[in-house]
Amino acid sequence: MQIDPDRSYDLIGDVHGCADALAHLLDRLGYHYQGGVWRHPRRQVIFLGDIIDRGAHIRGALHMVRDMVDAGQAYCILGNHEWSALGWYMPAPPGSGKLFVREHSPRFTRLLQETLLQFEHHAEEWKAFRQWFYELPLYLDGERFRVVHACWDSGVIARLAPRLNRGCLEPDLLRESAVDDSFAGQALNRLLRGIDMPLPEGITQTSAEGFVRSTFRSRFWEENPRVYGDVVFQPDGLPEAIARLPLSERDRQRLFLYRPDDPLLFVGHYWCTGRPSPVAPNVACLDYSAVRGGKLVAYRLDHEHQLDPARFVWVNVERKEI
Ligand SMILES: [Mn+2]
Repeated sequence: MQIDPDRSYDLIGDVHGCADALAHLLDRLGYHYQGGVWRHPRRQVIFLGDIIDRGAHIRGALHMVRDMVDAGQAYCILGNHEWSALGWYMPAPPGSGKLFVREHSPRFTRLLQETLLQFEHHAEEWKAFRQWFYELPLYLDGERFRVVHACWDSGVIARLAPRLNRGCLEPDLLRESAVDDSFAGQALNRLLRGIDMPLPEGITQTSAEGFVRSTFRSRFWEENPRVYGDVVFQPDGLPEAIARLPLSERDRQRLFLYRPDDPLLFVGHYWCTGRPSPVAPNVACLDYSAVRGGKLVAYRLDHEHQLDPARFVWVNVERKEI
């Protein structure tokens, strides 16, 4: 989906139900609440997906974002959590070994439970929001800048685009993505979750939420990575002994997808911590763990060709929203 490259935009990372923080951030960015919608006389917001799950005000956050989109004040792309919510209700194809695209396992139940709880007495409203998720593009191309939830992979996007409805997910593609190694499964995983590198044989890590992982989230813009530690991109890093292990030539090739002369790229997804700043001169992650007591972060984009650390704007998230 193409957007006007001549306009100025405020890009906002994963909201995850932190509606109060979102109002606070919009206010700080010079937006005003008028006629029931947050508006700016000249600028538009681009939300990077993951509006739902985890936080205390998921319904409120969804209403704010959808109202802005409907009023022409914002765009919103699909995050892995919105994919997951759609997959929860979508029967998996026969032979996939699953009942639903997103299995109702304890792990995935836990991820969606706040959303389901907050919509418990609002079934029709939740259904309408799920329908709206099918209208959210998987990526936006603004020529001088690009937007995707986790990873911009031009090869995958070129092959995926003909299967999308004006950049958006269709039920058939969602159903196909139940099978992890199908084209749909691989392509959606790449865009919405990025590159998960396998840990060396037999090694596992336990995440902050207690999930055992045999892969780690990795950078895809490192020009010359040598060891695992050069490509890890997750808050808990890697154990020292693994971080020092060399990458194979094949891994190095696989991981260098985004080049320094590619357009500016904005992603969410990665639970960054610390002071918001670019991760590369042309790549910014705007997810700073809002719902874990971190920050809700925006980047004020005008017509610059290199990211400017002074253009990150953020608010701290209050405990009561988590
Ligand atoms: Mn997220």
